[in-house]
Amino acid sequence: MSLESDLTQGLIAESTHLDIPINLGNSSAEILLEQLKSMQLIRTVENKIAEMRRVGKIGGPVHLGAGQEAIAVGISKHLRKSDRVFSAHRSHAHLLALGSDPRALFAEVLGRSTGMSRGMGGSMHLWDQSNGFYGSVPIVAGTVPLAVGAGLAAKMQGTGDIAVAYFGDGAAEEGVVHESLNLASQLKIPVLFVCENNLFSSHMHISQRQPLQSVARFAIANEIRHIVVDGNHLLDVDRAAERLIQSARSGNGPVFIEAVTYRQYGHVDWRDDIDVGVNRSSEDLKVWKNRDPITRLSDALIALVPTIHSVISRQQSEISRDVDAAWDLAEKDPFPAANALLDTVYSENTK
Ligand SMILES: Cc1ncc(C[n+]2csc(CCOP(=O)(O)OP(=O)(O)O)c2C)c(N)n1
Ligand SMILES: [Mg+2]
Repeated sequence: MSLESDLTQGLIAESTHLDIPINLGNSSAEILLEQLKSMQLIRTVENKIAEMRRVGKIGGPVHLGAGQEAIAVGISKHLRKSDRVFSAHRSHAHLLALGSDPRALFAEVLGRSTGMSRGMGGSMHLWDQSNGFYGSVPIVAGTVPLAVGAGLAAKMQGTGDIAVAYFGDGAAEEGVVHESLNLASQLKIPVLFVCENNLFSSHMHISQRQPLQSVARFAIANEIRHIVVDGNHLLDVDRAAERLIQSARSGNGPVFIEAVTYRQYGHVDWRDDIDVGVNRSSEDLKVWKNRDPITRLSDALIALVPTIHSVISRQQSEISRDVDAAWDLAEKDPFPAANALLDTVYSENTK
């Protein structure tokens, strides 16, 4: 059976496809090591945010995507700075995989004026146009039609650039996602829709919300070329992204990736057991932690080249040191002045 049919039959937690060790084929160990580094950085940044939220240093809520890093890293490899990437409340990985500075993210979650939204937005309002990140907002599905608009602009400019819309399985239940898929298909707009199907919308499992667990069926309904991937398998994501992005850049219209995955923290903030006992079982969490995308990739690399073990450990130590240093710097950054509060409000008469 395929991953897609496991999804439609609701067998994802038990699916053996997701337990198969990663086969690296003839991929370059050097490139994979770079991608692993990006995943390690994202995980380390998020673990730092989790810890700082736990001890009370971060004032606003944070939605962590630990366990889902392979998706953003596999996709971002095939993007260019002039593409336009949109995301939602769980967006740290999407941003960092594009090369954004962790210090500016830390400063934002700390509300400092050096943050990527000048400290006015927090974790759910991120922006880094220089790296192609056109924004995240917490209105579920709110950025999906914006990505379609940005894709239409790219098409009209004829540059071969694309837009990317990251959204969740919960967002796929918003009407505007279906309007967006329809319009993108009708007008052949170069958008890559990426549904991170982590099986949950807040605390509710997809089986309690939908007749089928598959989200890709909405791509089929709109005649959009799609691939369902194991979202915890970097190469699976990477290969699908390469093919589909190439197709979108060549003028063949929108494309769709459904990446099956799981978040290791609870829906919001630092506890991993917040959903357990609601509708997420600790057994499932254990199963999915065994499918950790970082461990799977590093194990496969070590199996291929045993000496790479020490390179990976050194890489992790350096990342941990740099992330701690970035946090310490961000913490010393100033808060915006009180009279800056209305500077970014769109009105001629705010003072
Ligand atoms: C329009 C809207 N409705 C409801 C919410 C409350 N809400 C915040 S996150 C979330 C779940 C979204 O699930 P999904 O899209 O699967 O993303 P995930 O949290 O799993 O990454 C909901 C319902 C919201 N922020 N916006
Ligand atoms: Mg979800």
